[in-house]
Amino acid sequence: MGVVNVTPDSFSDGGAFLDRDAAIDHGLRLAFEGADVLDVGGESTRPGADPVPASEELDRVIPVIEGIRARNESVRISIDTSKAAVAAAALDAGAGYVNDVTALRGDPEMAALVAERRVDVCLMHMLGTPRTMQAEARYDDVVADVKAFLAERIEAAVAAGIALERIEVDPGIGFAKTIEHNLELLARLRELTALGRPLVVGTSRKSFLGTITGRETAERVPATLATVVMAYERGASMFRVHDVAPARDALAVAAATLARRWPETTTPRTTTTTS
Ligand code: PMM
Repeated sequence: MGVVNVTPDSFSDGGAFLDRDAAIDHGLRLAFEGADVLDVGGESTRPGADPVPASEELDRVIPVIEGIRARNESVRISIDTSKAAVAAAALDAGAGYVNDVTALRGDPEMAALVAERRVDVCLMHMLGTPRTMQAEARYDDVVADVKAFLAERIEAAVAAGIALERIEVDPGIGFAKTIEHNLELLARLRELTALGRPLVVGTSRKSFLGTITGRETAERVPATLATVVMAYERGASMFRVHDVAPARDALAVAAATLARRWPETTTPRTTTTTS
C-alpha cells in the first residue's frame, strides 16, 4: 500500500504533494513501482494534529483520486479518512477501500456506508484522537489490549452488516503508543494473526525509527524496511509505506527466503547505471 498524503503537515512528506498534480503523479509512480493499493489521505493524523473540516478534506482528496483513476484504471485506491461524507465521495470517484484510523468510531455513518457499498475496510487501533492520543498510551499488555480492541471492532463491524471477508485490521503503530509499545507490537505481531483477518502494518518513516537510528524522516527507508520484513515474517500481509520500490524488493527477498522459491524470470527493474 503506497501512501499518497495530500496534507500540508503529514508525518513525513511534509506537504510536498499538496499540489494536486504532484500528488497524482506521485500516486501513479507508486503504482508503477508495484503498489497494489494507493492510500489517499487529506487529514493528517500525526500526534497533536488538528481535525480538518470535511469540505477541505474533500477538496484535497477527490481531485487526486479522480486524477489517478483517469490515468490508471486498475490500481486499487484506498481513502484514508474517518468521515463518512469523504469516504462516500471517494468511493464515487473510484476508491474501493476505506482505511479508517478510528475503526468506524469517528463517524456514526461510516459503518453503514461501508456495509452498503460492500467495500473493503481497514480497522486500526488508536486510543483518543490524534490530538490527544500520546497521553493515552497506557496498557496492561499492549498486544493483548490491541488484540481485544480489534476483536471488538471486528464484531461491531459485522453487527453493522459488513461482511467479515471485507475486514482487515491494523495495530496502529505510532497511534497512542510509546516506542516500547511499538516494538512490543512488532515483536509479537504473530499473536494478532489469531484474529483471523489480514494484518495491515504502517511503520513507514515513523518517529520511533528516528529515535532508534537518529535519522530524519526521509532517511528512514532502511529502518522502515527492517520493520516491513519482520512484520511479514510474523504474518502481516499489507504494508503501508511511502517508499514502494524498496519495500517490494525487501518483501520479494523475504518471501523467497521463507518459501525457498523465487521467480524464474525477473523483469529488469534497475533505475540507475554505474557508468
Ligand atoms: N498511519 C498513518 C496514517 N494512516 N492508516 C493505517 N491503516 N495504518 C497506519 O499506520 C497509518 C494510517 C500516519 O502516517 P503518515 O502521516 O506518515 O502517512
